[in-house]
Amino acid sequence: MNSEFISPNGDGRLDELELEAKLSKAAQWSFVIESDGDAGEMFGLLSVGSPVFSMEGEGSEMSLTWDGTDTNGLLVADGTYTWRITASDTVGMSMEPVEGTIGVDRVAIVFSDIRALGNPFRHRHPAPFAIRTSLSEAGTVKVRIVKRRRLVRRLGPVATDAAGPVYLRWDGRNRNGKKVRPGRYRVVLRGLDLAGNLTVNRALRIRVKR
Ligand SMILES: [Ca+2]
Ligand SMILES: [Ca+2]
Repeated sequence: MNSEFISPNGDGRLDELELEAKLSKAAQWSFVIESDGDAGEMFGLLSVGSPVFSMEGEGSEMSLTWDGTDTNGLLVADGTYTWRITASDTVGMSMEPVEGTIGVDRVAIVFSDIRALGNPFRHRHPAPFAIRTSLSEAGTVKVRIVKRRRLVRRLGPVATDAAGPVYLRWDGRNRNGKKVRPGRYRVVLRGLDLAGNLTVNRALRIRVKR
């Protein structure tokens, strides 16, 4: 299984669920994706999943992909889905089903409250620049410090498993370990959520004075 989350939006990052499975013997199998049961609740029924996608085949090895579309070829809504493999062998004996969940998520991280604290070049109480931002969801953040479009320094990645603040520290030095010259430096934040949705933010600049 390539991921617990997919983002079927054609950006080349986790657009599909990929699943490899091996059965103990040759069988007729079916692979089903079910929604989390909202459709059942609408009709006042028990909350049972409704199938949105299925495929069938036979053999002992399967290599499955799901691109986030339903049986009509339409992209499903963001949410949590259950996948399940059921199989029965050549004499019709059912085998133990295998299942798991897959999250469909096309919403990228939103950065808020972006700022830089600290200053490694001040004479009293020098401290690294602390680039701070708050994430709307779990993910990984990398920073590039850029001057006139040229890369000065890479920072991170830092990962969080929930929404909330992250900090990346910059000591005011370039890739070669030299203190940077005075001037304005752009901070390019790149955030990837667990489903591979990318956010790029170039709003913050740091003014270096020495
Ligand atoms: Ca994607
Ligand atoms: Ca997301």
